[in-house]
Amino acid sequence: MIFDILTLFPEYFSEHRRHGVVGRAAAKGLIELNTHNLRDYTTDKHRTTDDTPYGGGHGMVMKVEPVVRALEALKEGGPAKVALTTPQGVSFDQGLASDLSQLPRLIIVCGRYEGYDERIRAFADYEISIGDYVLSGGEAAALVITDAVARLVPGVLGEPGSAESDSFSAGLLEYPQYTRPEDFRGMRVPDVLLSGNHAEIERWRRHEGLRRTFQRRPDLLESAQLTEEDRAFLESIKRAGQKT
Ligand code: JCQ
Repeated sequence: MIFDILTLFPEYFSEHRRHGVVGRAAAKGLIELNTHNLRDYTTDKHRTTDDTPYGGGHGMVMKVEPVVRALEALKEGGPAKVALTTPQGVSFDQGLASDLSQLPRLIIVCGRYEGYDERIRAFADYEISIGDYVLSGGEAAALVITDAVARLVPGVLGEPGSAESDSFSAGLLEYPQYTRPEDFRGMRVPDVLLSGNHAEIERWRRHEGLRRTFQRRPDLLESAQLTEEDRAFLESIKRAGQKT
């Protein structure tokens, strides 16, 4: 999969490209992460990428011509979908990451200033928000999106199982994990994990994942795929909660 990032700050991505999952995937040739400086697509002497809003008001607006010139130039290299980073977009989640990981090529436009000229939206296939807060630019959002999507590209993660067992792909939060030592200042690893009984361990993990999801993200239970046993366990923790 090819990512093309359109940004005023291409250097923002240089470490991202070298390290971690994204870096290794790029080194293996499974993904490509290209950056393009929006300023290179301006035509005026001052290489202007923003301007004051029509109608007045505070702040600056991202100009339409440089963005559209850049998108048209990038698309000369072959077809691609276009995503804008914006707090007004659809919420980025594991499902959207999974959909995007099926694309051969994605161009991500990193927003800056107080907003896009509205006409830019007509050139986008996706408008994506990574959460309900305002960033000073879309670069941090593009890092989040490329990281979450790249690790779903086939071959990027070691064993094919590890993307699936993560939080969210099953629609539940991850179960509690422990590693050595067995006893840290009296905080002991649950006996079941030391028992070697893999059926019991799987059951415990499923239950603790359900418990954690119920406690922290009950909204996720509405769309999670639950068995009768899962539902029975959830009922039992609800009853236990009412008793106290
Ligand atoms: C993305 N959640 C927040 C910041 C303006 C041009 O439009 C703008 C875009 C940004 C960057 O994106 C975000 C964001 N998800 O702030 C300001």
